[in-house]
Amino acid sequence: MTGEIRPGDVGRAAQVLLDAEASRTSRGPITAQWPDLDLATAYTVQFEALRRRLDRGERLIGVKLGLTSRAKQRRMGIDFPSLAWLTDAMVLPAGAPLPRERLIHPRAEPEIVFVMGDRLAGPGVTSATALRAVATVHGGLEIIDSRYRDFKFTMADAVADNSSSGLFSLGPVGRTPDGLDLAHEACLLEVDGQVEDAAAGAAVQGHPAEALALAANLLGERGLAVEPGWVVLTGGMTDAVHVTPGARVAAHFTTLGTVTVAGG
Ligand code: OOG
Ligand code: MG
Repeated sequence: MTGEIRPGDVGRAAQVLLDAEASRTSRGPITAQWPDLDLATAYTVQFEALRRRLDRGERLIGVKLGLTSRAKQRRMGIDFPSLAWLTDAMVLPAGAPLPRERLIHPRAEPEIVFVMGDRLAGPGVTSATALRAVATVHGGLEIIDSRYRDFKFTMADAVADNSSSGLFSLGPVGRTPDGLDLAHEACLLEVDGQVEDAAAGAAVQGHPAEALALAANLLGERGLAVEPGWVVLTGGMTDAVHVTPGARVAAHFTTLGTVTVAGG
């Protein structure tokens, strides 16, 4: 039967989530069928799904941190971040309307985004070394989309589901990190011209470069690294807002410009 998962079947769990994404059908959490799915195993499901994405021709272009801000951790009831993968299929060109036919129940969140100049390999990466490896900093909007009904999941479910990856859009302004004060970089999140939320870069692990260092150190544990040219989404600064059809979501950053997504 479609959607059935036996505990321990990593390949099946990965495929069921990819199928839900492709068919735009939300489903119950994996942990309903595999209650003792732990985080380490959830990451193997996530990695297997990435392998299948690459097999079908997608290209790995970076990573995204999840749950790096209090606003997001509070909603999930957890206190540590997660890591997931970005492929070229997840790029939404700036200003393009949301392809709703590819999404189940999209939500938008503003993020500070790094495009890497140098390779960054953990362990032992600090925020200072991390920032030196950055080529440009952008304001971004991530469009998250969970494969789980009503975004109801445990941390392990979310990790298996590539941290609710959907699409992301980068603002046109790319600045070198020198002279930027990213802890104080503010963002106003607007929906149809109304301010919904606001936050500063410090909301993300105290400084977005801490999130980048964390990514390098987590990848280092697996013998991987943040690679030159990669995009690193450092995590939602605020909680995510629903993107309803016809809505217009804008993230206005102090020095990183404005990113807009039209609800499609
Ligand atoms: C997980 C997605 C987390 C972020 O920036 O925190 C994420 C979720 O809340 O659905 O992308
Ligand atoms: Mg995010």
